[in-house]
Amino acid sequence: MPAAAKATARKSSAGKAAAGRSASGQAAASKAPARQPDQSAPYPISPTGVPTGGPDSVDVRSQAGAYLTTAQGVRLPDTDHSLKVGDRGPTLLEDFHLREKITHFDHERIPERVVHARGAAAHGVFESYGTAKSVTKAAFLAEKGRRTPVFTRFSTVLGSRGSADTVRDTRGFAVKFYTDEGTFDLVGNNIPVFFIQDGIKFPDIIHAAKPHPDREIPQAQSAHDTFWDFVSLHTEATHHVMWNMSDRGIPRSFRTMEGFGIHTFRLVNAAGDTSLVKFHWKPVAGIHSLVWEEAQIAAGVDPDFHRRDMYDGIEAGAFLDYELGIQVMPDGGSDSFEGIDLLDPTKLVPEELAPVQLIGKLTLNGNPTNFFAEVEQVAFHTGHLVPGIEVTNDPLMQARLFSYLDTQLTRLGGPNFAQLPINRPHAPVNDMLRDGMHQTAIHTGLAPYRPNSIDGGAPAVATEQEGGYVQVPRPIEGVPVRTHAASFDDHFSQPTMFYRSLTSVEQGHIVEAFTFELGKCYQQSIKERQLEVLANIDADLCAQVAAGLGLPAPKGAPAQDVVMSAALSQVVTEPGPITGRKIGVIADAGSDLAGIGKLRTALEKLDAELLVVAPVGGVLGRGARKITVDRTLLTTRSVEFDAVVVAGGTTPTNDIKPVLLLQEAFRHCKAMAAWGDGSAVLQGAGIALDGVGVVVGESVAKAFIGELTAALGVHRAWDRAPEVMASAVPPATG
Ligand code: HDE
Repeated sequence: MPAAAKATARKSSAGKAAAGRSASGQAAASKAPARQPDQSAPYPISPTGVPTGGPDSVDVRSQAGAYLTTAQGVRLPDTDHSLKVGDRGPTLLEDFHLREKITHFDHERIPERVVHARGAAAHGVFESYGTAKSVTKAAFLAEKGRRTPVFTRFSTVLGSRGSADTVRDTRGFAVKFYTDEGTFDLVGNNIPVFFIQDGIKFPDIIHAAKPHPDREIPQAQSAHDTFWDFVSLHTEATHHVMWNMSDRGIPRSFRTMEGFGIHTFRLVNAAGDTSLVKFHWKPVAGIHSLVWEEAQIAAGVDPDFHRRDMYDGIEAGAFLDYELGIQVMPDGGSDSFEGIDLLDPTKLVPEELAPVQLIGKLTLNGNPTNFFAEVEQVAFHTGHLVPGIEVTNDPLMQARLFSYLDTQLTRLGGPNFAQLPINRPHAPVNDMLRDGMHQTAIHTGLAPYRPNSIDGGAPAVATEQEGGYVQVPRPIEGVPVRTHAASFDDHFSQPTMFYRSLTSVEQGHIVEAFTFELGKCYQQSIKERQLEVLANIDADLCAQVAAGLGLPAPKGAPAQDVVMSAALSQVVTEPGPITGRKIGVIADAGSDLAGIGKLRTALEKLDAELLVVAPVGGVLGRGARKITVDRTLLTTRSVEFDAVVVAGGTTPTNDIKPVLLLQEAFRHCKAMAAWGDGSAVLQGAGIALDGVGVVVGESVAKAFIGELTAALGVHRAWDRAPEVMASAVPPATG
């Protein structure tokens, strides 16, 4: 669908959702106690002085009026000079405009999130396939075709708000579903397991992973002593660490990441039957990552790499799509499945044992209008649940149920954060919660308590049949202990399964990541202790990392008989979609501009973007053939592109910049292409035309386009890796 049509489709669906909401909202409001005859209330006015309830064309949420005003709406004649006694005199205290302007500025920042501070978000819609009806009564999942508005925030965990996007880290994947039955938040990550089994350890892992407390370095990195000190002592983190050191720690794009709810949830259907379920987000664009050098370069040349990629894609109509899937396990009372403890968040359930059943599709199709109001102020909470979705006894999940509500009090300044526009439920709210900082509702009635007679007993409590959230009966017994189940003690078998299930390319990346991270540690004892951990995962992995560190490889006892899970590898051999991918075309004034136009049309049909890279800015050619230069060789770097193509007619040059661009892209195993005599430019950079993932053609013909998109569709030419990424680390010797 063309971008404009998609944008229109989005607007009309959002409009429908809004219309449905206000209808149900009014219905419920009429049941709330009416205002007493002698009572009045503030005039119904927006935060910016616009009467509400006016025509839809007036956006009452944004600034109003043509003149600059104070916060009180008084028009201002000047905002560049403070009120002084004479033009060289002191400033007067009576300058209410100066004081208001500076005071407000002084308070513009709120505390950043203690974790997941760096993030970006988008609006969208979730459409249910209806296939989850047999396991949950939650209408937004159970009803086929039902569309629910969503807001999704992606994040890194460790860095501050201004840190780089492409650092090696876990990514947050938090989705707020504004359902008719209340808000449901699925606050997940792009890695299916977690560092800790019990929430009480969260401050420990985060303190260890954050920058050192004395000098506050390094920013947004796990490659430092305190992190490896902790995880080498705390081996329940091993599985998550393996995922972090894998390609999953450096995703190519938010659109190419999987998402996981991690914990096991309990789903309840209309008949009251329960199942144990793990949530998965499957990216329609496939699961793809950066390579490490690329991630490092991007962190410098474009720290906003991921958020820019998402915002640009949405703006171009290349929306981000994910399918929601569930693994369903029987709720037989043991909270375990095939020997896997479902309450242990350091364990996953291999997809081969419990296939992921797809139940709906998420499409992110709207960028925020105001970053602070939406992305900064959005408040996720694992306790935002709707009937049909319940929690389990997972001790990590239990602690989260406390933490997310608690943290918003500090971050958003009080208990009324749910009234902020981005957090408002799309279901009628009649909560009897009153007062507090920044109360924006004007509640009516005299009796915010139950039971009452004064307000006619309102509000009523809902039975389960009326949509009340009634937990399914769950027998709980035992004595208070500070221990864990014996099944939580196995810290190594799943890390071994993960490592052995990957391709040798992916395993090689893990070896390099450990060698890099541990190589950045100063304390020898920490490196040695982590090698002992690796020895219990896989002897070969340990030996290779030890060799890179120049240390002896200790002996361990890795699990012998782990069952592999092919689903854990993200290397594909069949080309997938190329939605949102960027293709750089090197060109100059002499290039075949018609060919560039043809290639652009073909790529745009596949929702990919072609960017023309030329020695200088401006336009190439004249008249109908005119093409605007998108990037100059100075303003771009290879990391911006998933493929680099040289246009026919482009003159070879000795300039180091195009050579570097081509060599970097080649080294990062990206698709490379040239048509016509553009191939001489490739050769000039030392790239053999018959190499793996190198596409050459006479012109921009169908076959050339097909080969290029196929090379892009497999993401990387991994068979090129031994040639261009060979590491000097000697191979393991038993
Ligand atoms: Fe979080 N986490 N977390 N977490 N988490 C927060 O909430 C916390 C955990 C996750 O985009 C905080 O509003 C504890 C697991 C995401 O706004 C805070 C524990 C998973 C986000 C918090 C965990 C996550 C957060 C910080 C251990 C994956 C970003 C600000 C018991 C399933 C949400 C905030 C956003 C954010 C606490 C463990 C994912 C402090 C105590 C496991 C995606 O409340």
